[in-house]
Amino acid sequence: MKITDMCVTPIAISDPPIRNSIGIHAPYALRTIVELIDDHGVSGISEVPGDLDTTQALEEAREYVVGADPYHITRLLGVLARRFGGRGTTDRGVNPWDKRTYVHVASAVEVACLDLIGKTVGRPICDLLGGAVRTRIPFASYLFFKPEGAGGALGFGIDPKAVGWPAVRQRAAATPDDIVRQARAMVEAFGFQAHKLKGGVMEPDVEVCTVLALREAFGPGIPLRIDPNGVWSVETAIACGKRLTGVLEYYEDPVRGQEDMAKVGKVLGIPMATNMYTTSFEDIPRSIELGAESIILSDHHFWGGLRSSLDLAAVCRTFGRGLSMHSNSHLGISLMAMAHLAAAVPNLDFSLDTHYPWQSEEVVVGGPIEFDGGVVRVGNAPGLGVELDHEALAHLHDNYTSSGLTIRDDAAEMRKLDPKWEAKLTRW
Ligand code: GKR
Ligand code: MG
Repeated sequence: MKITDMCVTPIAISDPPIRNSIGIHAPYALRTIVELIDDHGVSGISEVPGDLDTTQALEEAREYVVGADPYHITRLLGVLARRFGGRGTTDRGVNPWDKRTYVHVASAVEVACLDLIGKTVGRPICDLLGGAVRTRIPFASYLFFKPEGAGGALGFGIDPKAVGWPAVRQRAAATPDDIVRQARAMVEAFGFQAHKLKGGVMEPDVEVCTVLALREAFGPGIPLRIDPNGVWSVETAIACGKRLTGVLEYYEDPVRGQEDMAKVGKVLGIPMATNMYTTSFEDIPRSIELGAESIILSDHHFWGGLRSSLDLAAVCRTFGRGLSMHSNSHLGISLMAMAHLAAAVPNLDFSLDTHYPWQSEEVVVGGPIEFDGGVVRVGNAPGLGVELDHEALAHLHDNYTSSGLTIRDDAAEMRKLDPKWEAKLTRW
């Protein structure tokens, strides 16, 4: 079995203007879709965050991938590590999202190989990862402060005909009540049984009051999380954390760096979680030494694929870390890769993050994937269980070309709204 072709397609998907600590989402979020085709005409697909450097590296990776046997993933990733390991962005950086080149290349190639193998042997990817220990994968709502706007071609404009969640998605959210309304609309549409608030946007007091309003609205049986993406000082994080003790399921990245996370966690004694500071195997020794967090949000896109995410799960079991899952704006290929991984990981202790409800387009045949009671089902369909819709891919690639965007820069987008706005490492 040999890979005979590799198609790398950058796409731009409509994304509403949702806020975070470093700015605001552009009207389009960038993703890159990889399709591998083998000598029997079977294809395997994957999706990673779109970034010029990653996309170019993937183009260059074609030379090593075409001709390779998709079963020989370890060897192939070794070749790619030697070629791309030191290239482009190698550092996690300070942004809420991860742009490291090699890990994304590895993830894109590995997931597409696994999809190809699954489709060849007629088994779902979770079976290639050891088999499903669960088939119902719970996700959490992801709540965002935002100005009015639907994103995409509408930008800050809205579609007056929208109803239900698509109508709420485009409305402004600036107060605790607005966020409760957003959460209710998501529950109505998707059935989520846990909520995550993206913090680091409004005054900390407003964000604490928002979490308390969510508690009031949904009751103590519904887990809540807040994620200020590191822009609170240790003092602010402790003061806010005291008000949220007993309310939060976990406290995600309130401060910056493993040291400060450890400090806050020790004072509060509540579970601290990260997708910003313990983000690679090299970070594990220091994390253990400091007790930097008690939960790691895995993400196969930046942990280098599904198999190394299983390695991370083993590390978490060994060192008593809980495991949750992180997300960025994404489509159904990533959603299903996350779901298959979650199906196969024995120690996945929390409902997973997902931006999926914020997206209005799809690149897989049959359109958006369904959530039932906040759950995505992993079935027996081969590979990821989804097929690429080539027409949709072409349309979303046109969006990419006409959007003029090649990298994610939320601070630059924010300055289009407010030219004096500055991104700060610690804001409050
Ligand atoms: O999409 O604005 C966003 C999020 O803030 C994202 O960039 C983060 O990577 O969801 C993420 C997180 O949990 O930190
Ligand atoms: Mg986070």
